[in-house]
Amino acid sequence: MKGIFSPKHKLRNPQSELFGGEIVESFEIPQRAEHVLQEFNKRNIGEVIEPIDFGVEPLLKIHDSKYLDFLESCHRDWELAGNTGDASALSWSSNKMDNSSTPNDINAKLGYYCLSADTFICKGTWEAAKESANVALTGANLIINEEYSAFSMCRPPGHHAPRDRFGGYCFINNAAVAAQYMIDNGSSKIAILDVDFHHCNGTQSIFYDRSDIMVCSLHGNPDEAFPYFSGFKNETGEGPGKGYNFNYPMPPNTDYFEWQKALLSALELINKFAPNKLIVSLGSDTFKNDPISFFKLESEDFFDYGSKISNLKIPTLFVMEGGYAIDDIGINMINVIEGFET
Ligand code: SP5
Ligand code: ZN
Repeated sequence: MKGIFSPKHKLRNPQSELFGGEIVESFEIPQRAEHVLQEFNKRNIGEVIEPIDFGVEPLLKIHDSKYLDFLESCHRDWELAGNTGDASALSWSSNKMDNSSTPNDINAKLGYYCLSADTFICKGTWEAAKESANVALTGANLIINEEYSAFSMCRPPGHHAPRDRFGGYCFINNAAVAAQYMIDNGSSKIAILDVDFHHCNGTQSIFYDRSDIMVCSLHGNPDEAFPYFSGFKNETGEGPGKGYNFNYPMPPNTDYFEWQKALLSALELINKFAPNKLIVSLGSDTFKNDPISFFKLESEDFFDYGSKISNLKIPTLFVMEGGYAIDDIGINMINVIEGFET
């Protein structure tokens, strides 16, 4: 399997994040992607290529143009306003914002476009986020051109970003952009399977009313895990999308025995849907030692579920999402990839 990787991910290097009422070192750090690349190479999974630049057009199919303008100008405007640290939201509207006009002040914009205060915007965030989407798109392009599988080593991650919000370390929804690109290039049905510990609130909301892109997500119960406000079982899609969105929320300490039952159920739904291609939003934060999550998967479980996914026999693009147990992130991610290949 080919890997897609760009050194530009390093431009996303936030100084800190807000966690437990304290400013701590960010969990979503550059070493994550470096460890994953290292393990991919160490185990000789395949050639690693750099992404092609797809420009802004495929991003605009998923995201609001004013939101993308904001991401591009945010850190510059933040500095021009006299700030020295990373850009962070501090003020939110007290109204439903759907009908209000887009604000101009940088602090207002930050509150308007931010969905969680864990995510600060540093100088290289836009460049890195754009490149991360190119990594996903390049992978999608390989699959369109008859590669059976590929691993887009995206960083920053994307699945928490809806059409016009950033948060949960995400800015551009890489998996959503890749799925839409596949649809625009000859596929009629795509399934997205999200195995990151957190619910893919962004991906779900983007495709919630569509029947051509099915979304299945396994995650920590949103009653007690980020992103809290979505990911419940009764969210099954709306309008033409009714019956094309499936959530598998699970409680603290869920181990592989329970987790794999949810996986097998999701795989059965995907099999029935019979998509042309599958996108796996791959997060390794289900690992027992993940510092911000509460599932109990062991490293060998990642290998096993990779092989279960391969039983679908559908061309598959893996898109990297979260995972913060830094010493094991390479092992766990590449276990899924190797499990898929064997
Ligand atoms: C892509 C991805 O995995 N994003 C996750 C972002 C989560 N950030 C908020 C974490 C808040 C966790 N609170 C944990 C309390 C532990 N005692
Ligand atoms: Zn996650």
